[in-house]
Amino acid sequence: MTIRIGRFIDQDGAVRVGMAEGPAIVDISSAGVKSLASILEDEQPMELLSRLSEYTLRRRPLEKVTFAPPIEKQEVWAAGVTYTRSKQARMAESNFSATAYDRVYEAERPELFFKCIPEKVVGPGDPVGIRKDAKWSVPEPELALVINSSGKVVGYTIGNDMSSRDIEGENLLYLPQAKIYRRSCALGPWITLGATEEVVRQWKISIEVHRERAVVFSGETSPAAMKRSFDELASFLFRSQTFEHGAVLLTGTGIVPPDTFTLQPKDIVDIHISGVGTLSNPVVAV
Ligand code: DO4
Ligand code: MG
Repeated sequence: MTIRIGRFIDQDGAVRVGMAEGPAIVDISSAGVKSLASILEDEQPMELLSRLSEYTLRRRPLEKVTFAPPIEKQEVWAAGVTYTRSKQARMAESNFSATAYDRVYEAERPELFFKCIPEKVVGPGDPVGIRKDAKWSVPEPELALVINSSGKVVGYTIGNDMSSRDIEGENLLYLPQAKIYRRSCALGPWITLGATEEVVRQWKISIEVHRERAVVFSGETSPAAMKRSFDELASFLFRSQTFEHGAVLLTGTGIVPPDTFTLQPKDIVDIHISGVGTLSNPVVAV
């Protein structure tokens, strides 16, 4: 059994914690669950959530819900070159740094990079950004691990690691500029709890980019194609490092659009992960 939790903006403007129940979100803040962290840090989060069925709680239909990003104080980090598709595309786009991607794919130590502070994460429905000084911008649909302060993977959400391929391709040392800019990281809508890695590896990750009602790019992969295990990525992130509020770790992209494709303002990016839901964001130039 899995349970999905998230944050939503209530009619009074307050951000509350909710749990998915059929076509509705149940407001679990009114039962004393004031933060996602209180669930993610609990020894038995599934039991804690199951006990809430004893309360009579307010429900809102999902179509009326405005989600906030499912993150509070966690830093967002990202892994790279964890799928062969990502390795091949990056080797092709760069000239003198191509072997770096090949080497890191094979190496024991994964590529991990800082992506976003929580305050800057974009939630469902909010615009993701493409840099005005980039010519080649792509979404990167990624499974995101939700990790508690002890380094345990406790949940999964959807991440979009927006990237400027021409800036990264020009020189690998430009990676932070290609990856970390305004509106470059989206997460949501839900965090799914209670799924094992074995089950998550059977999920599907898919993307559609819509432009003036046409689908201009679509693709599909599965976490089954990811080279590294979830615990391996989480344990490298926590080496010689502490995250007192936990962390969210994007696990790399297995879908890369063709070289002729670049995002444009007003495109809509829909990323679907079968065990989580759909993260949909319009695109703006930043
Ligand atoms: O090596 C650069 C970034 C890789 C990445 O973001 C990915 O593979 O998803
Ligand atoms: Mg990525």
